[in-house]
Amino acid sequence: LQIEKDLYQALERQEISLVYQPQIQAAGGLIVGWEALVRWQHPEMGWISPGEFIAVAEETGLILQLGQYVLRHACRQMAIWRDLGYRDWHVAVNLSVKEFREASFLASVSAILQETDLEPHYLELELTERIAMENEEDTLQKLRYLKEQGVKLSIDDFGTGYSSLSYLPLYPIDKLKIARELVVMAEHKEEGMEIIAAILSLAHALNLSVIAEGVETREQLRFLLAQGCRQIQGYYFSKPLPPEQCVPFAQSFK
Ligand code: G
Ligand code: G
Ligand code: MN
Ligand code: NA
Repeated sequence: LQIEKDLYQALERQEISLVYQPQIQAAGGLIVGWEALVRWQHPEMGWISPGEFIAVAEETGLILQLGQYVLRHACRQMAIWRDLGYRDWHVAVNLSVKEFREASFLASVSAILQETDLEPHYLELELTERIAMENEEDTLQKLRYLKEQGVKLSIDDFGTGYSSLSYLPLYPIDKLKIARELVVMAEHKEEGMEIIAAILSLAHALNLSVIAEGVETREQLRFLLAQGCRQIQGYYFSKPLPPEQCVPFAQSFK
């Protein structure tokens, strides 16, 4: 498969890069963190979406190298921001199931934090609901270890995948990320709003923080704030930015 061969080389040829999308505490207009999102600029095919190549990387096992590459670059970037004085930021990194299940996963997170000289609390790992639902033993053991280290844990695309909630009190999760689909639905349907209100009250009961993703309009921002959702991520504030644009964005923001 061409894309597989190319992806292998892409890692060596620096065709893979990261962009960062700000996560905003809406009330004070404060940036609390940045989500790292991987990008691949293919020499002939142009930009290839992670939606396409993450799946290929998972099938071929390349996800391990790709995942480490992403984590290393994100941690390195966060260490730079920390040294510039942005000590209340974190960097959030998406994990694929395959990557998380790997026996060497915890060792590789620790190694990368050490190598980049980044304190664990600057790192947030975004888990899928699928990770949370499968292999309870393995998941619990790994999440406990990460939590003990001080790494933050969030559930990505919350409310779209599996519907079971029973895993939530079981794991040391810090944050739920309300899926974009729910935000869009809530703008048009009363039921969507009710689901978001239910997630917020669930999070409150379990002492979890909440961020809404994919927020694009002032109207969406307005009702999320009205419901008590304080953290916002989405095009309304900014699309994902290349690293050199993040500090200028922060300086001009508010
Ligand atoms: O940024 P974008 O909308 O193109 O991302 C598409 C999908 O790819 C999303 O589901 C996102 O979570 C996922 N994704 C983006 N970056 C990474 C990454 O570094 N690792 C993993 N596993 N998934 C990622
Ligand atoms: O699965 P995950 O939540 O990690 O994926 C995030 C994806 O959503 C990224 O591909 C990112 O580029 C995209 N994204 C971020 N903000 C918005 C937004 O406001 N609207 C839309 N449509 N996509 C967004
Ligand atoms: Mn994500
Ligand atoms: Na998401």
